[in-house]
Amino acid sequence: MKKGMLLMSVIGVLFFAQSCDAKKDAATTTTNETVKMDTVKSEVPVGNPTDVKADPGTFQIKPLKYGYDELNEYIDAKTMEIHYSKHYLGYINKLNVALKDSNIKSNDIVEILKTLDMKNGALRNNAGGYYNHMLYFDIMSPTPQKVPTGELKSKIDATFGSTEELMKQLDDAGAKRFGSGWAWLVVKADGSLAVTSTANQDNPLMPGAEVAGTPILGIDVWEHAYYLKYQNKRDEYLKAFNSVLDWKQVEENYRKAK
Ligand code: MN3
Repeated sequence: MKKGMLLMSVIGVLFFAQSCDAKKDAATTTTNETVKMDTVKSEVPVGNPTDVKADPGTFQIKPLKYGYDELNEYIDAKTMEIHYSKHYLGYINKLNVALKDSNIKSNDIVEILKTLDMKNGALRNNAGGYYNHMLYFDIMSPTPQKVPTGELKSKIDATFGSTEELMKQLDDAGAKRFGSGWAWLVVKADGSLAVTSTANQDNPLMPGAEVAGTPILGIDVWEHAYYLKYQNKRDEYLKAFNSVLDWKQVEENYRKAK
């Protein structure tokens, strides 16, 4: 009984301390920012991405480089939280189970995807889901490099004419994907760039892909990626995604893939 009382008091003090901190933070921001933050934050109490841990297994979750609420202007915090801590995490845990069930020992996700038995539904969905989401969360940033530079920019210009034209083709691929899936920018085996799209959690590394290649940019067009904020307006989400797309990371992916 006494222990219980003590625990309650400790929790009470912690809560009090936390709410003081929150007030202090709000008070130090300018009036405009306070209004904006209050509107958003009071509606969406979100957790901490660092608390998200996969079950023990071959693959683990890749740490998020930003908070759930840091892309708020474009992708709301609740969507980010559910997407990262429920969907992405779910794919990882189910992938680890599927690997065990399929007696696959490899810890190389690219090799697993390239040699996938497409009839193995559990492995196909969850290996794809793991890889695709790892890429997706990694190429977004609250402080993105807004345009490609250097070698990737030259390659994009030579292939598509301009970055604007590439984004138009990517958004088009995403908008036209019927049901759930992904839009991709890939590096093909011959080093050339291509835009493609896949259904569900498939990706261009898998056997039989319409356009085969290594993805360096992937846009999730499942409704769970945007429905809370954009509902049926996938095209508006695609536009918003372009505002948080970090070309610095895409350039790094390109260096590794080419
Ligand atoms: Mn998703």
